[in-house]
Amino acid sequence: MESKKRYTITSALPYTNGRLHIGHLAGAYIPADIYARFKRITDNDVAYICGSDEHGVAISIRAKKENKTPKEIIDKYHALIKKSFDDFGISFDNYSRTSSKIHHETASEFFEFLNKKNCFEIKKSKQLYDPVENQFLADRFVEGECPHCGFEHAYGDQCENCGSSLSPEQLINPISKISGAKPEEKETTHWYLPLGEYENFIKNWFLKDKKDSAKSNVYGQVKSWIDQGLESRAITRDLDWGIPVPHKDGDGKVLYVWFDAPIGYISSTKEWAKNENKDWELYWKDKNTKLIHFIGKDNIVFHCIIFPIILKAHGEYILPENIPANEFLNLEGKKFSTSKNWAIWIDEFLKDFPNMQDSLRYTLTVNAPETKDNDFTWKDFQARNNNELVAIFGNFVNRVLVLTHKYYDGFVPESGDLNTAEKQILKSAYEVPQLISDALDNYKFRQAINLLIDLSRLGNKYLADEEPWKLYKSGNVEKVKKIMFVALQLCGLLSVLSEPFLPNASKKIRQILNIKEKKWTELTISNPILKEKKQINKPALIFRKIEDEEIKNQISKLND
Ligand code: B3M
Ligand code: ZN
Repeated sequence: MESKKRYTITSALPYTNGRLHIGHLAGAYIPADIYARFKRITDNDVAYICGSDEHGVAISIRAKKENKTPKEIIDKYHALIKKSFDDFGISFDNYSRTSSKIHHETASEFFEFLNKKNCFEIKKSKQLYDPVENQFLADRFVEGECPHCGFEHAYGDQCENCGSSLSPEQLINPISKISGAKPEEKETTHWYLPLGEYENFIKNWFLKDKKDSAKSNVYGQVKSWIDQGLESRAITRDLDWGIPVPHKDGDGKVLYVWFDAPIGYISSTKEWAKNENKDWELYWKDKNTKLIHFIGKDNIVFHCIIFPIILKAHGEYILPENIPANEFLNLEGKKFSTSKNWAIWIDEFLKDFPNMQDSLRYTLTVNAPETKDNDFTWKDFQARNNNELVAIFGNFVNRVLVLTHKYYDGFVPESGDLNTAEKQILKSAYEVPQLISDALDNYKFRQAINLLIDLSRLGNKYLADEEPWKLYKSGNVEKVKKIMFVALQLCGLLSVLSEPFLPNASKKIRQILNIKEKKWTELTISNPILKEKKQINKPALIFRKIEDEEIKNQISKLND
């Protein structure tokens, strides 16, 4: 394993316009959490950063719907989202909010810095305006017929029927979603980021230099954006909710949410560093730091093209090392939908399955939408839990613990010299940390978690082949000590190697085995993880079976 490095790891900032569901977890949070825990446990300096994205039209629309102010909406959903993350055990080092003072200052300074550097174009254009409400209509506030497929409720930025991306002027018979009035065109001035000027930079930095390291799904999307040509993008909006444009001509205008939100990673890091007495700049400006953004596939263009261009334009910042975006998770064959209530909400999951975070983490990882969309089904959740976590992983650990108590009163036996076969089992087991590390370093989470389960499979097979219970009965006690010693080392390894994936199980097993959290860098075959004569505690349940009834209830709840 390599020597200590510094990592800034981010998960997409969720919009505070709704609760969190398991589709969110699968995309940008569980993989990032596994990665952050893995980097910590392999002895690196990690800042795992996130926060709530509290600007943008999505918030204003939700506020209108609930008859509340945007501030009331963000306060409500920020609290709910933060609690879900806490309860689920996502190990952020800091979870901030973009409505915070430190973020408003950071984003404003960023804008002013780039503006002084002449990085922006200032352009006049005609935009849709609601004559009744006397306000400009941002993308999502306009609805009309899609010019491509004829769908009547296409939004100003996208048609949800045919998926084409649109601009509000393209809509046929547009109406304002606020007043229902027919919008007029009115001239307005905005600041634009001239993405075209950075085409060569993006081609070199991403298409050329990231060719081998970028995930294929990410690379393909970025390439197709670049092939279409990069056009200037407005980074300000005529809206009353957001960060006011810090400029004398900025009256009534705010920064575009996709300009300020990624800067939220930086302000959240600043907030954390201040509390921890650290230097935030090391995490964003030191070229030895690796910056990794975990996101869902709908955020690829912003993280692979626009934000890197903003950072590059600024000049003092490092660029992301990787952007391992996931595809989407579906639920029982259909898209997650907040409005149609087709979702499994985290808070409800935890109410119905208390202390079963690891079972969900397992299913969402082994089945992660790593390179293509994937489906979550309740039946699969039950099967993964019962047939893999309980029957393979839990079963192995439990058998070893029970036998250790039965034969040795809970003490690790003295093995004496091991034979070649026994040494070989240990050797294979001690290769697993490196194998898992390699998989995780390549963002292959499914492969990594399978390596972990395979280690418990190896343990089960070892016990089944050796049958220590028969040897014990027939009086071959010296041999049994060797087998149990080897099996206990496998348990010890499992307890430490499962930490990034199944943190609760890892902790429980370590408590039973009486071992402290260990860095993977300390795991060597010459220094057994469980020493001879060490006392271990009584076994306790690590995973529980899920009954058919529970799954039936969930399925009917979904269809309610
Ligand atoms: N809030 C979009 C989303 O939740 C957005 C991500 C921001 S990451 C800087 O999909
Ligand atoms: Zn369409």
